[in-house]
Amino acid sequence: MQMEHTLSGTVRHDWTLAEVEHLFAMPFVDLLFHAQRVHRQHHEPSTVQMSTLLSVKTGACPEDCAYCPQSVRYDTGLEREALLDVEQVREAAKRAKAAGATRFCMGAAYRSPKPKQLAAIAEMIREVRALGLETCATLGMLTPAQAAELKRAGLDYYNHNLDTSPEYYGEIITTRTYQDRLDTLEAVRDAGLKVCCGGIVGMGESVTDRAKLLLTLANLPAHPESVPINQLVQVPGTPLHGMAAVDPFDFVRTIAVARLMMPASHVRLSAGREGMSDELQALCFLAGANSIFYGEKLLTTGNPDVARDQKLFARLGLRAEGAAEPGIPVHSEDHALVENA
Ligand code: SAM
Ligand code: DTB
Ligand code: SF4
Repeated sequence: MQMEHTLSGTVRHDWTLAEVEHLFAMPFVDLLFHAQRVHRQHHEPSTVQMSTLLSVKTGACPEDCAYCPQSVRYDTGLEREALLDVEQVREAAKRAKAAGATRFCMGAAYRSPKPKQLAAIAEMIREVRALGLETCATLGMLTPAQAAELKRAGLDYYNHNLDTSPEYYGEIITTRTYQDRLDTLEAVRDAGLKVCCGGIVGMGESVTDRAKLLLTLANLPAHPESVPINQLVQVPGTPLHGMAAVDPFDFVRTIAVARLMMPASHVRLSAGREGMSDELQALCFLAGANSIFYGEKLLTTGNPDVARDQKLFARLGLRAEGAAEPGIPVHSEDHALVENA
């Protein structure tokens, strides 16, 4: 096999499974060395993009995703919440901006949004954009017309994860197909939106499943601009609660392989950071992760708080993307907003 090709850092869409499995099987330090080298061909090292999440509609989702605390089918004790109003979203976005985030991602526990819901979310997108933040939404399946409506509202990114390999998908979700996911991704891309698409590690999948997920992502007509790699957050009441924990080095390997396969994309160290040590997170950055979720909450579960991330950035000499100085710029004029968050 011509390994130079897999390690060259060229943007390719013709990956083979054998190549990807070979990357996963490399000695850990060799894999990290090449991932870091390729990372530096395409990105400013030590610079991290920061997105803040807000659940704008929580719980009671009709889908059966086995990892998700928001499915109506599992008793996770989560309190359902109706769609937030625009003013609540605007205040949360202002706080996120004051704390140093540059992108604001609105998530809703929908299978797919209804016309009235989409119109209300389009209004939220306009408000958040007016604050000078990049916008992202994750609302479930979309038709081409819905994707176009979001684009017109000023949406920058749409998140829609493939989660795992086509083969393992049926073990995790039965209420929609892999092809449904791919169709939404195509609609999003065709509408001119940027794509955020990744998956979850730690759901009992094999290394081959991880390789096949990354293969599917990297062989899309265009690489997603943003590739979130989530570690399963185990929530009591969900079918995946109690799953064996993933070996942290295997999680880092997944990030490194994503970096090598989609060299120009942002690879996000996503859910699961709260339980990770600073040292493990540092390995993820070394492997090519250059984006995080920032703020003490993901959608319904915890994330490191702002103070912990400020310290982590200082310890590692990391710089928030777009910031003039190393660190995370907290905007002092809005500091009260951060303190009250
Ligand atoms: N309902 C929409 C959908 O499924 O596309 C949007 C929200 S959904 C919560 C967004 C993504 O969050 C899922 O695709 C999944 O990858 C991730 N996610 C949900 N629960 C998770 C968990 N417990 N651990 C890690 N990632 C999770
Ligand atoms: C993504 O890949 N991970 C985020 C975001 N995209 C929408 C969501 C993580 C959710 C973790 C479980 C929760 O907080 O409910
Ligand atoms: Fe619903 Fe999304 Fe959770 Fe699946 S991941 S149950 S679609 S909110």
